[in-house]
Amino acid sequence: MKTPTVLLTGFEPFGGEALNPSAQIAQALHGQVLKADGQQARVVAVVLPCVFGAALQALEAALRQHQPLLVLALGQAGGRCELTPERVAINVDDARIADNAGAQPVDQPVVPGGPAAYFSTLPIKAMVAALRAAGVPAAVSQTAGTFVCNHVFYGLMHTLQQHPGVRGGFMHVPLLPEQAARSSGQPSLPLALQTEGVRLALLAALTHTQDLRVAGGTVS
Ligand code: PCA
Repeated sequence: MKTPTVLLTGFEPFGGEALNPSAQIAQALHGQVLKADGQQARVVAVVLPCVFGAALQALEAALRQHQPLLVLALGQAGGRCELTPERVAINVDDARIADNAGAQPVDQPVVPGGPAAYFSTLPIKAMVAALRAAGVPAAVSQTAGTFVCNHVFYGLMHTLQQHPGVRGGFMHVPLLPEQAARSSGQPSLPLALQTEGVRLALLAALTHTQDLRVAGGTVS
């Protein structure tokens, strides 16, 4: 039997950066076979353009080509100090900066007429618990923002409505130390630790079809 596929996406650099940890992590895990609880799955990495619309077209092409059983999209979140599985994608594009094609939509729906939001169908609490147990800083995030990452997350969850049984979600990752070293006061984590965190998150997602019932919220 053919080994099932996990689709792992990252983004090209944006906002004047030369690197994007999400692409580097995805490429580092490309081809790896994840094994847990008698299951196995092969990681296929795809790097998406940081462009509204085009990013979703590239994602949909990858979904058609690879027919994954699980999808995790990654993106860089400057200012965060932990790996953060996202809880919810909202139907809003509201760009504070231009995307890599120069577009800056304001208060546009990702999918006209689509629902206000979709929840991740990955076990975000189990993913956080697995990372923390291995010494990788992690927390649930309650917002993926309103830029290209949220756009891809929403578009992914909208498309997966047509693929019952395929689970998907999004995780933001911190800057790399070499990015943080170009300014002052920005948190970062090394690539090797981030890559191991994403590998553990994928294993947790494969093995937990039900999420843990533990608190992962915030007060405000
Ligand atoms: N982060 C951006 C878009 C691409 C990326 O890596 C975001 O959080 O929307």
